Amino acid sequence: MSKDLRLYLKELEEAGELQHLTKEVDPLTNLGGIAYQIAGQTGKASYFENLKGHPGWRAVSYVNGSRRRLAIGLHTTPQNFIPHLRGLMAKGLTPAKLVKDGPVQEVVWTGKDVDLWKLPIHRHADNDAGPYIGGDMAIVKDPETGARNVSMHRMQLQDKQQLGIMMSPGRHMHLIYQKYEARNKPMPIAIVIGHHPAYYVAANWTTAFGVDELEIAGTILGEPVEMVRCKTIDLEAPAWAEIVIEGEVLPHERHLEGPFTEHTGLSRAGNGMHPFIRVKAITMRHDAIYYALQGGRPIAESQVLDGLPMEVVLFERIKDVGGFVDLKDVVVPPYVGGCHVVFIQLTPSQEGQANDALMAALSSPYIHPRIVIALDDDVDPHDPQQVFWSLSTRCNPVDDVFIVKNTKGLLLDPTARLLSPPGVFPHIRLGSKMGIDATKPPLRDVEGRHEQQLSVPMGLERHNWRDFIA
Ligand SMILES: Cc1cc2nc3c(=O)[nH]c(=O)nc-3n(C[C@H](O)[C@H](O)[C@H](O)COP(=O)(O)O)c2cc1C
Ligand SMILES: [Mn+2]
Repeated sequence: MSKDLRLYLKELEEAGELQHLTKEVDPLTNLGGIAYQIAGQTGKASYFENLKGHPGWRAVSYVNGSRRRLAIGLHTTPQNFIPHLRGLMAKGLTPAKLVKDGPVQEVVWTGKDVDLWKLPIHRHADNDAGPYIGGDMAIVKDPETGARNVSMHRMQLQDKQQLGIMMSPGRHMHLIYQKYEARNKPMPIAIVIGHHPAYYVAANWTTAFGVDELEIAGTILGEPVEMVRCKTIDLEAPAWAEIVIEGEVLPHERHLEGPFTEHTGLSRAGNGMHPFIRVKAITMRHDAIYYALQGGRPIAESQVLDGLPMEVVLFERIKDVGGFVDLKDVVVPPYVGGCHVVFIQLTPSQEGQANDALMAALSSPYIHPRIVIALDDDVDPHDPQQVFWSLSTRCNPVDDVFIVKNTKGLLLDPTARLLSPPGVFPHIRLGSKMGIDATKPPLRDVEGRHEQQLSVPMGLERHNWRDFIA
């Protein structure tokens, strides 16, 4: 027995985090909107028990779409993610282990039985080209070194045995795919749908090229990930997943992909001619639960999943800038549209330190952060009202803002100028960055810091108004 989606669902059930839906929901016309409503209005994840066109199937949505739920799955608290994950990662990586068989291969479809339309793949938004898999993790191997890589990708249902895939240029899968193309060989790919949240957090970890994200998952889980051999390709897949799609990305072949509504809430960036996957097999549990991750406008699950490992990676990086930074927190707020805006909280010790920290946050292994705001230790970076207060009272633009022109742009960042011809893979963009220092004067300037102290309404901390009404 290994930690899996079902264990997570059990924990979420006990915590009252699941909204069950027993009436019929249609993956093609309303599942996405209903999941979005439930997440927005109740904060819960959805558990669909009656899916139009898919008798017997169940699907879940937004299971990784809140920090509170991820905290339950990772056995920490929403406030404690960064120290918790840094502490675990300090223990090192945990190699995966091969086992003979696993529940993910209880059912095996091959040959003409392979039909993606038989899975309850849902349509996320009105502007989309069609149904998309969002809750997947794609496993590939470097043909040169054999190193495994795991990352999440939007995958368009293009035909019963064909999925479109979008790879960010320069990210690990794209680097690996280029090696297969240079050899004119198809790239085997195992697409995992539905597993414990540790896998999803690991898949979104931006780490050195060559590091197997499943070894990160093992460390977060506290146990090696169990893998089974795939049926039709030379790869292994997690034994306790719900569904695995086996296939190959053909070299040098392209197919029209998109539009798809992305983390920005917009659907045009990234569309065009992209590589695609020929599906060779689908394996699953006999009662597989489909993970219908909902993409699109905030708050989408992708914004939570992308942001959390980014906070840990950025923290690890910023804390050492210039020797030492008294860094309190890094927050990638999911409500702003996905990782382009980041808040860092620190106690600056001397003039200039906040700018150094801002530069580190803006030039990390992640391309996403475009605007970073430095906040002081008396401002809660999780509270947007306090962040804006800080901008209002502690940022003089002429002194406290810097802009860097012409930086590498993210494929899906609609503000970054497209350099490659429209629709031609890979999409190359040119962006820019802004750092905003909204901290108080540094510790060295005792008087200046004192002047910035927020006043406290008389008696606030001693009284509760409820004691004065009866
Ligand atoms: C729901 C979701 C969907 C994503 N879709 C894509 C995608 O279509 N293409 C892509 O290149 N990255 C996508 N990403 C981001 C990558 O999965 C992520 O940056 C990953 O860490 C990259 O892996 P790497 O460090 O091995 O390159 C997505 C992330 C999430 C959370
Ligand atoms: Mn990687």
